[in-house]
Amino acid sequence: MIARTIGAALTLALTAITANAQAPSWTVPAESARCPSKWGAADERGSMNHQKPAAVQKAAQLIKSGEVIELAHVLGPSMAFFGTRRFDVHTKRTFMNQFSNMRGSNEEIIITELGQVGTQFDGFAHQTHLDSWYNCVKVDENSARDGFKKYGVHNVGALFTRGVLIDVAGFKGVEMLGDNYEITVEDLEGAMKKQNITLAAGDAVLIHTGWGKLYGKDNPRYVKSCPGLGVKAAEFLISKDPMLLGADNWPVEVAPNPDKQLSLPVHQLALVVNGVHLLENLKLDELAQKGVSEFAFVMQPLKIQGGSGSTVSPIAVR
Ligand code: UVW
Repeated sequence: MIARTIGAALTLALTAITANAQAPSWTVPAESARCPSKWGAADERGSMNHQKPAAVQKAAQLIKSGEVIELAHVLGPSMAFFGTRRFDVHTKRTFMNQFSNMRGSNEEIIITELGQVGTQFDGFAHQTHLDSWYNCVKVDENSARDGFKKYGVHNVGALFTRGVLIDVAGFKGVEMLGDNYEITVEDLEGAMKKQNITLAAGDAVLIHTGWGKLYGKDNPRYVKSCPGLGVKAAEFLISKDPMLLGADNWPVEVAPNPDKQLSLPVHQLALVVNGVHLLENLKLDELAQKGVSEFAFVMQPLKIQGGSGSTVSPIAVR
């Protein structure tokens, strides 16, 4: 009898351990919990609702010397790609216009995933949970051959807001965080304390991991994994109500996620659940080197009608 009771208790304990081992550390909230979004059921702009004249005026006050720092990598042969993406340039070389002044004309044709290569901005059409986008719009209702009907990147418009660099690599005293280092809330708080900065609603929040040093130099390593935000750290930043979250790595978040059951959960947390944009493959070395924590962040995504995102060239002005 005693043996049978112990046996049953052991079975129960083992079942509980197995169940816990199998539970993912994060799940996408149910539609009833995440929709309508805090911006309203019909909203398509999400965090871009912060882009108001007041955001521009506040950012403009951060411009003191007029120095411009470019935050984009060059689109060219040294690019690092996620998966099978590509960027093929074919020059259409000198066509001679047969007039007295013999004007030669050049152009190029580029074969690429224009919304998702290089330094890139993710719109809400980029990711779903099952068949459901931000604000629970359904894939079948929103898909068309000529671009997504809602959340097209052409509607995002210009970003001109306060930019903040959180230098986590600097805080940790390293040039570059480890290959799949998960940035924690404590890292973010520690770095911000060290830099004497706080976050405000509508900020473009950029995370320096140092990983960008590999871009164009060791692309296989750059895309194999990367240090970046964990779910808790992303939730912390999203609770501050940013306009976007960006980083000098390819997915902003840590990859692969330490929880082997999850695939890029911060993509869903930001784009699908909270309507917060992401900005990837940033070039942040100059900002970090110069110790710039606050600046005017300026960027205009391409007007790709119905596009999921845009390759971009953001700048920091101070
Ligand atoms: C995916 O497309 C999943 O990744 P990224 O947004 O990093 O390009």
